[in-house]
Amino acid sequence: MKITEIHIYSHDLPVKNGPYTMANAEVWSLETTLVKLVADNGLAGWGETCPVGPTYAEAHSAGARAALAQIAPGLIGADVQPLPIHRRMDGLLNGHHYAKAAVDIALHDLLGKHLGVSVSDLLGGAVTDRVPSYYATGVGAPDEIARLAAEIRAEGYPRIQVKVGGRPVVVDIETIRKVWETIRGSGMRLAVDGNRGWTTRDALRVSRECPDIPFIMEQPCNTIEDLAKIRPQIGHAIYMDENSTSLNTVITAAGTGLVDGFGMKVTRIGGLMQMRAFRDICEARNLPHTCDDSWGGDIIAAACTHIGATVRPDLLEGVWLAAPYIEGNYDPEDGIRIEGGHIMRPGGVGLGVVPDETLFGAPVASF
Ligand code: 0XW
Ligand code: MG
Repeated sequence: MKITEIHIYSHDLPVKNGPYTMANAEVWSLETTLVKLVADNGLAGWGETCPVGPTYAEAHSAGARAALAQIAPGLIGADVQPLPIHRRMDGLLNGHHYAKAAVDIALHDLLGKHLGVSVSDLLGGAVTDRVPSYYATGVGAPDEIARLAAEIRAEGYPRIQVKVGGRPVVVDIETIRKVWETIRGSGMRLAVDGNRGWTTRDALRVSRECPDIPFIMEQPCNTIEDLAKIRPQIGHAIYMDENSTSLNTVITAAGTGLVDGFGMKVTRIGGLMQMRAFRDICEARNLPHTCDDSWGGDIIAAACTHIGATVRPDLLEGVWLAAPYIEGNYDPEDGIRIEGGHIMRPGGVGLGVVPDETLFGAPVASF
């Protein structure tokens, strides 16, 4: 099976009840990029990548499309096999994992359809059909976030991630404390995500002032050096998110014991092929992690759910989807939904979602 056509689409995803606020970003609408690969047997596979604004990561929505346009002509005629195609993509463009990931996801969708298996089968096999999710708040007033935490707990989410940073650290500490008072005893797990926004001074203060609250601290500061600096002085578990930009950084972080786990994004690390290796590295070191992406619709949601379904359950911190912040689905029948804080693994072959492509309009580029 060979690639005969590649189509690239751009599509706006307005934030429901926006903006969505993080330490370094406030976003009202996200521009997602979709990739459709068509094979010589007539089958099609879909991929997606959607940076959550221009300041969250070194990723940019127009940059994704430019990178894909650079790569696409060199993929026409290639066999639909993720490993050789990743090598081919690396020969056509250095870096830009988040763009290449859209091709990777489409390849897995296409290959699954061709072989008559699901993407989770291709990734080693699902261990559950009901995948736990977690809810991520924005940065908000302490009482408002505590109220939201109660709502989310009642919905059945096993975990909440509270966003902090970009404001006086005392307000962050008050937020963490109020959320904990609300969820304590419920079994719901708590993550506090600084999205690179704290100084090491702030992170140390939060940990010292909240020794009784068992949260994990996700990407509190900007750099790997910052994490290394606070690591020996801090009582809370530290997870790496934005700094884990490749398998290379993951191997070092896991191998040196720099962190206790990861918030991981499928597109940041390069796609499902890299995500599978990441999952196995984490399992070898007993490191918990999420399977997320920064934003996106049904295609990215299905990709995250399939890999999440293959993770050893005690190591899966949850699959985060942008679904609560997005109106509607690409797939009107089998769109991915979160119910009771969990996601049903899509049935059928490939990703198990079929987008209504009329939603995306004409491709912005075709090869
Ligand atoms: C909560 N997320 C998975 C969604 C936003 O893109 C940020 C991200 C994170 O954990 O940093
Ligand atoms: Mg994070």
